[in-house]
Amino acid sequence: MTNTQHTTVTVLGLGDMGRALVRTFLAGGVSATVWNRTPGRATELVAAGAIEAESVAAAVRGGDVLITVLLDHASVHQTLDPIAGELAGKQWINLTSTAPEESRELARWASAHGIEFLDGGIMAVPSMIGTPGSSILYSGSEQVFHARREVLELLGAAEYFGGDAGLAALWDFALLSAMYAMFGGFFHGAAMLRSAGVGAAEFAARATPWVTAMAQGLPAYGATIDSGDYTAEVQHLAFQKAALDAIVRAGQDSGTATDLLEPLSRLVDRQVEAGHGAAAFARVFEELRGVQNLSATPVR
Ligand code: FVH
Repeated sequence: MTNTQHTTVTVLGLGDMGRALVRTFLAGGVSATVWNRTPGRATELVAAGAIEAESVAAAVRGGDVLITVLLDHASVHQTLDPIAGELAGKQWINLTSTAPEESRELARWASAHGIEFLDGGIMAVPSMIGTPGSSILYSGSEQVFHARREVLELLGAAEYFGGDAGLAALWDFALLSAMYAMFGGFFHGAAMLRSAGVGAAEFAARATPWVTAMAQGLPAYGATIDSGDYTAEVQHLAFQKAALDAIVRAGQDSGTATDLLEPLSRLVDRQVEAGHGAAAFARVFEELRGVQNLSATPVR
């Protein structure tokens, strides 16, 4: 018998992601006890071998490892607070998306109740779970990560970021920031083109290779930011200001809302006004980190 076949997990939350996790556990030989606030979402899972519990407390008693995959931070507390006294000694892995400070709060709450806590950020959509494209970032209890790694690897590549329970969520949300900005830019461009009768699908066919090619520049931007040397030979901030001003005007002329692009334009403006017009575009990073106390957070 493998380690995974010895493990029994409790999964609280059977939304799209929770059900995908349970299906993958069952396929990998892991026993699963499941619970969902609204009944009726476990039918397919029970048919595949899961045990449905009638209460959170009963579900928690049914597994060695507790996994929460609920809507948000508040729903985690609403679900676990009433049975906190029964969780002492448990290993708990939270796969609910929570902001870094919320993950740290969960870690403190867990510690106060004698629970070992590992937080996870799922970098996949439900259909990707258990496939090579799926990856989950973890931080918090190293002991839980190593003890449960084989089971967690069933879901996707498992990577541990350290003992700070907020770090996985910080990475998760940083990656999501890049993703949302990309999708937002696509929606903006599609709206501009619609003014000329061009469909979004036609735009997507050109935007995909363009964005893919531009993304190849990210390592160079990263190196520039980390070096702190913003000397630019081409495409300096004054050039980018002219480009962004023109794009904003093009949006206005085409009747497109410019709410997405104007904030970026303002960041560039402030850097130029501060005398950095000849510096590299990546210097926008300095405008964004303005409110941080970075003397305390050097690049590792
Ligand atoms: N789906 C995705 O693509 C993303 C990928 C990245 C990670 N996220 C996060 O995973 C969490 C769960 O996502 P989900 O896709 O399963 O979400 P839903 O299908 O909306 O299911 C939500 C479940 O949460 C239960 N729930 C909501 N509020 C409460 C509450 N107050 N008390 C107890 N349970 C609650 C809900 O139950 P019900 O509505 O069926 O009764 C569902 O089981 C999430 O953090 C994503 O950000 C997924």
